[in-house]
Amino acid sequence: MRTQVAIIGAGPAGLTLGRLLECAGIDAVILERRSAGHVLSRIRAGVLEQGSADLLERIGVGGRMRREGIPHDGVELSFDGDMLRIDFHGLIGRKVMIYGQTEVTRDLMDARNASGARTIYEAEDVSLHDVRGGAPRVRFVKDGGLHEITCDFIAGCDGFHGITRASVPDKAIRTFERVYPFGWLGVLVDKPPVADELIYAHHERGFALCSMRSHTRSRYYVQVDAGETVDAWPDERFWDELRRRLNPEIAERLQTGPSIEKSIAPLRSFVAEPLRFGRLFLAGDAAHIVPPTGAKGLNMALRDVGILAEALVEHYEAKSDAGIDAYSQRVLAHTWKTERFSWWMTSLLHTFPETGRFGRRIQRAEFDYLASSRSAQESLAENYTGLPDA
Ligand code: RFL
Ligand code: PHB
Repeated sequence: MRTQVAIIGAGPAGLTLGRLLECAGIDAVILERRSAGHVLSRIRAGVLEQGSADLLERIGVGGRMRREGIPHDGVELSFDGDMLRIDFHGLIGRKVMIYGQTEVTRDLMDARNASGARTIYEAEDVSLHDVRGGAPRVRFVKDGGLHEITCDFIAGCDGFHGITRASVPDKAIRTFERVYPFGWLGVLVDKPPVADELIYAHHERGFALCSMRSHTRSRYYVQVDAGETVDAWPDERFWDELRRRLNPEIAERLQTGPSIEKSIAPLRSFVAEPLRFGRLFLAGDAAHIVPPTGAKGLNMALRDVGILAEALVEHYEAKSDAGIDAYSQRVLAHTWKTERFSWWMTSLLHTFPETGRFGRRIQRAEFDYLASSRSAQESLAENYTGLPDA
């Protein structure tokens, strides 16, 4: 089999890159380890930056998002029950869009099915060969048979635990990592959201987040210690803990019900440098991870592949490798700013075992400063709604 770009991974990064290339007339094959159903069953992000929503529109997959997504003008922060609204629209004239990653993925999959572009699901044992040479190859096993794709470029869009970053020799890559001593326990429930906007809450018992997927489906999270298991959290325990961390009037309004999904995500900050190795590029979670507090992971993935697609189009159409040569540096410049914001939101809103009473007073001072400073609020708004490209 031959293609121009072999894309490893059919998450948001891989599917969006596939669509961008298809729109530019560049042939690509996507290899995904899991089934399409499995990819769609993962409940993850819920917030799209304006730039992400615009990108999805531009590649012709924005129709359902426009109809079913919910634009939000701001978010609420809560500190020990004291509420502070950050009015993105009033402060800087920007918004975000509430539209689940599952829906983004479904729309991209539908578009790909309709156009007949090739995606090979349940591709096992994917391996990369001759990445530094002129004609890289990708091997994989499907239905027990060994297959090979020859290509011009490989896009590593296979997430944090994928094989593309792992295929790079240790001496060619540097990684930067911070693992947090807690995770997020998330619950999905078919009940209307407790408030019109997202609520990010700090409480001495830990962080909590009230989010949503629609006007009838809500997504809630509470901070739990690393190593906790879902089995230890029957629904009633989850709802009790969530209520305790919210402002009492909001807790009163919370509509609870049986969870339709419940999972724990560990929190981590991670960056790999560089992001290009010969003819292999890393994008999305394969390249970097942020804790979900700033709602950035999916948006970073879309931004990365936007930059990569531009570079590949330039290679094929203008016969220039300037974009390819600049890919790593361009993505990393943005990545580190987004890492900083996600780390800062995480530091403000979670409880850290090591910082004690002093640390909590500093967090309170940070919240009070935000409440009193328009420039601090503008900074949050600018970062949350998405920084412009570096
Ligand atoms: P993905 O989504 O992990 O997709 C990678 C795909 O690669 C496949 N794969 C392989 N395929 C072939 N061969 C192999 N060897 C392979 N190994 C892996 C996998 O099966 C998978 O299908 O990475 P991608 O595309 O880079 O997308 C990144 C986003 O999924 C991620 O950043 C976000 O979900 C992060 N995130 C959030 N981001 C936001 O922008 N806003 C949010 O509100 C937000 N909330 C969240 C989040 C992530 C969370 N979790 C569970 C980590 C909330 C949570 C709880
Ligand atoms: C979500 O709805 O899953 C969500 C929203 C905002 C975040 C993280 C997750 O910061």
